Amino acid sequence: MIQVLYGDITKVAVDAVVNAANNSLLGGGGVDGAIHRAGGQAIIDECILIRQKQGGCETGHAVVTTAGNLSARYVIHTVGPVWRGGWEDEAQLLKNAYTSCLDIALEKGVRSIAFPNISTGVYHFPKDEAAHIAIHTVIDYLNAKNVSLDVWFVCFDNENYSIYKRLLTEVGQ
Ligand code: AR6
Repeated sequence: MIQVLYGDITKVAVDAVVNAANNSLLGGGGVDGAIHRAGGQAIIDECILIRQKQGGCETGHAVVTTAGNLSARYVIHTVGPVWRGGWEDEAQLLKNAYTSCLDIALEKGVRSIAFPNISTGVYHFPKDEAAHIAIHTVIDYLNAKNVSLDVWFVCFDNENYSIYKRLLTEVGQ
């Protein structure tokens, strides 16, 4: 099941919440700031341990931590690409970010996952193209693995929300 929701991802009742982080894993603004604020110290403590082990997180990759005070069991931190005009493999890197999160979700046996609109905030990825990549990556992944996972695309602005509504209707979801 794939659904779109308008609102704050920290309030969504799912097994795993995805964070649009940066390579440092040390937090930031936007959805990253909101997740760390709502989830509390336990999340940043685990991010620091991951940094010590592997030096942060590469673009398109993902790592998993506790969800701290959130109702979710896990936060999956991924790093989307900074938009640089489309000439630096941004589309593939964004696809990789979604796939890396789904890989972790399956490994952890989660039944439901909420994605923010990765890279469409301060990283300036064009919203329409980002939504297209997000939706098709998830649909193709779930079909290929033949797994049932509830996926929520959580939008925090009207533009993304209407883009997701339209694209999901177009693909019959
Ligand atoms: N719930 C759901 N979506 C949200 C929330 C929220 N509480 N807050 C913001 N968004 P951004 P990026 C939406 O900038 O572009 C951070 O500083 C927002 O409207 O959070 O991947 C990191 O540390 C937008 O649609 O992430 C990185 O340095 C979407 O989340 C950098 O920003 C993503 O916007 C990552 O940039």
